[in-house]
Amino acid sequence: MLIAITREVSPSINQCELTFHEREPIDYERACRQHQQYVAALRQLGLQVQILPAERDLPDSVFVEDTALVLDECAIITRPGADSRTPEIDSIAKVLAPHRKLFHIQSPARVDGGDILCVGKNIYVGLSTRSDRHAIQRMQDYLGPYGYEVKGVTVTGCLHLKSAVTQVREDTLLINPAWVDEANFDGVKFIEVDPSEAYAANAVMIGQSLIYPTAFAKTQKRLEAAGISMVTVDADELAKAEGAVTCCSLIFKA
Ligand code: CIR
Repeated sequence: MLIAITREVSPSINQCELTFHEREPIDYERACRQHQQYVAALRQLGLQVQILPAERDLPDSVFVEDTALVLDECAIITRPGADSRTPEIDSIAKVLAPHRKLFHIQSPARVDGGDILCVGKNIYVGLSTRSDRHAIQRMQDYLGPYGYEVKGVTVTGCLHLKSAVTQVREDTLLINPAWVDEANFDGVKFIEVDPSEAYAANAVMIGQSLIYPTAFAKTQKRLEAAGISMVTVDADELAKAEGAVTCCSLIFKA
């Protein structure tokens, strides 16, 4: 059984952090409807979803992915790269504590969960505007004893590593090679996004299926041609906050 932790959209979402996007108005009601569609997709794929209440004063708190890394053996509570997001971690630590032994990333290290891509025992960490080498060292210290290898990956042109690459099958990554070099990843195959769909590399892999945004029809065709099945969701409203589909959940084995 898989559990997904999500959090309702904050009414202050229009005050979100932005790095690579120009600010444009976010329709809160529409963002909530799309978020409900996302939760429904998680349930359709068999997950037990725990929805946390909205945090009125934390604009980016819907993006729970950035607050933690949950593995089978333990979880790491992050230290997000944007100061405005630091208060998001305490409530997530409380929610995860009954499920996993917790480790905490301490100052001066910084890492957002959106920069962490796990492929088997390889953990790739994006060296982005949010995540640094101190965090990679700490993560290696915590996770090395469980057999994980933590590697830094240069990422450019986008917010997080998982804006540029996510796993879509046990042996396959969906990637935008303009933002991250395929040479960083050993022993895997690649499906490249359609060059006209820069943001199309973010998918949530759940078992043999994906949750995937409706916005990227050309890349969707590439995935389907590779025999990958998916549940599609509208996610364009939270995309204005620089969020994608992985950002909105923490998924782990019960
Ligand atoms: C931020 O800049 O932190 C938010 N506006 C977007 C975070 C998206 N999270 C993710 O990709 N994991």
